[in-house]
Amino acid sequence: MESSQNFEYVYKVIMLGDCGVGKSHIMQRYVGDTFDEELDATIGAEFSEKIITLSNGVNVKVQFWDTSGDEKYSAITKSHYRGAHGALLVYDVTDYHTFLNLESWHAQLEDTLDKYAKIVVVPNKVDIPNKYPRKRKVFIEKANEYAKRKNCLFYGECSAFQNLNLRKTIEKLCEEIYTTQMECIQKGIKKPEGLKITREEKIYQERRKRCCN
Ligand SMILES: Nc1nc2c(ncn2[C@@H]2O[C@H](COP(=O)(O)OP(=O)(O)OP(=O)(O)O)[C@@H](O)[C@H]2O)c(=O)[nH]1
Ligand SMILES: [Mg+2]
Repeated sequence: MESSQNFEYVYKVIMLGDCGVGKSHIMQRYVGDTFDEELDATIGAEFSEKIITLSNGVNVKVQFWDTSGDEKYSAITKSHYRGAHGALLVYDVTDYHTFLNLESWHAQLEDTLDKYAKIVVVPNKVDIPNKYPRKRKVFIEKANEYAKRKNCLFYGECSAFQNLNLRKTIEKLCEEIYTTQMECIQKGIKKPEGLKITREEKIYQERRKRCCN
């Protein structure tokens, strides 16, 4: 759900995957509800943000970092992974290599991301096999297996072109981030950098200090 209200939390979400899988179109569709055929390949990384309301009524600002899939920008793109609370690992259902390459994108994340960060697998361009079944090169079971094996989230196949399942995927990711952050706060575990400290959390920390001293 969109909101023009204030927000309580800021979540940094990075988008990664091979060139041409549709990362920029996913971001553009989700943030601006458009699909620009003329959009150029990303150079380095691009930023966009949106305030959303989670199903529990909490407003969060999601800051997307859309990175280039091109190896030549890897130094720049990797520098944007730091401090991310979530990641969209995107592949193209009509190109098996983009699925195989998830492993190497994932390995880069494992090197950098906080262990509490949440990763969601996003199979994109499902509109193509929906229209031409022979163009499908990766079946949904593969994504499911991958997500289970790598402990990732997965909420089904998506299409930036037809705006299918993106909202659910991104908003469920944010809800998972929220739940994990709350658990960390309650257990007194230091959370990833860059997360705004809320009034509730300050009160909680004060109470903890008082009862523990
Ligand atoms: N049919 C279809 N085409 C899509 C979809 N999403 C993106 N595309 C097309 O895929 C191509 C690449 O999309 P981008 O969003 O630029 O891909 P990217 O992952 O950002 O690529 P890099 O910036 O080079 O890493 C473009 O021609 C888009 O029109 C989709 O959901 N369905
Ligand atoms: Mg791009």
